[in-house]
Amino acid sequence: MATDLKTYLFDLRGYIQLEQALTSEEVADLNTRLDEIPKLEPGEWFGNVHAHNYGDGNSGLNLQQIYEGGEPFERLIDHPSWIEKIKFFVGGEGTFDYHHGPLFIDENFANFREPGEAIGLHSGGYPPNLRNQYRYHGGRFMCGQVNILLALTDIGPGDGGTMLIPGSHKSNFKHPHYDRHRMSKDATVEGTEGAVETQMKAGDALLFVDGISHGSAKRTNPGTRRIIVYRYGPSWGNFRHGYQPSQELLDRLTPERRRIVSPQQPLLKPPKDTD
Ligand SMILES: O=C(O)CCC(=O)C(=O)O
Repeated sequence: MATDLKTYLFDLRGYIQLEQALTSEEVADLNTRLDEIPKLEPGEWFGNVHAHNYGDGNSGLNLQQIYEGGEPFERLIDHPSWIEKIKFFVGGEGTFDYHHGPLFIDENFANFREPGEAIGLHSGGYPPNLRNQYRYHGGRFMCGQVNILLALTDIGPGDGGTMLIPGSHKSNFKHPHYDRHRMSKDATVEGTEGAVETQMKAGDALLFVDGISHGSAKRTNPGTRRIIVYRYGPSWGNFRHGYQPSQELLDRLTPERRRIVSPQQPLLKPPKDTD
């Protein structure tokens, strides 16, 4: 569960950092699996994993549906380091929101960020957005989307660290530099009043409400930053990009994981009885 301090900080800032959420063995297993995937161009598939980018030309390659990439990625679906915290911040226990289960993952990917690449600041409390909103109401959290961002490499100065504007999930105003930074690959904390750049060790996780203003600084160091992002929301959500889990994945998942990946069972009219 989230401690009182983590709950306070999540409410105040919109994010918390979870140090060493993964063991070094887990990080090594994930990196080994990623090394086994051949270099893909956006649009290409490797098994049920799809290479993709956000179309901005500078935020790096994403391997979407990475939970299809093997057991080390399946384990992240309900990893004990964060799953109870995610359930708590998305909320809904004991209500209609839990009708099909506790959660749903609407996007999951690994991202490779090369020198010169970044992702501009996006989200923030204004303009408000239902899907990724921050909400605390009636004595409970009701956040539309809570993300886990995992570092698979150390991320220090110059490595393209995640930038966040603490408290911006509650902001009623657009950041005056928002338009300049939205698609910029030159975003720096110095040029973005109020932003912080996070430093992470491989295995650390950032847990943040997607409604916080966030992005990443430009990678200026040689080498590649590797992260994984899983986005969680209520069980009635839908896929961001329209991907669907493969039957092979559903067959091998534990019931708890299957419920998060595919909360709803299709309810179809039975085939016509021809007798
Ligand atoms: O790449 C990063 O550090 C930020 C990720 C991001 O922008 C997102 O999850 O929407």
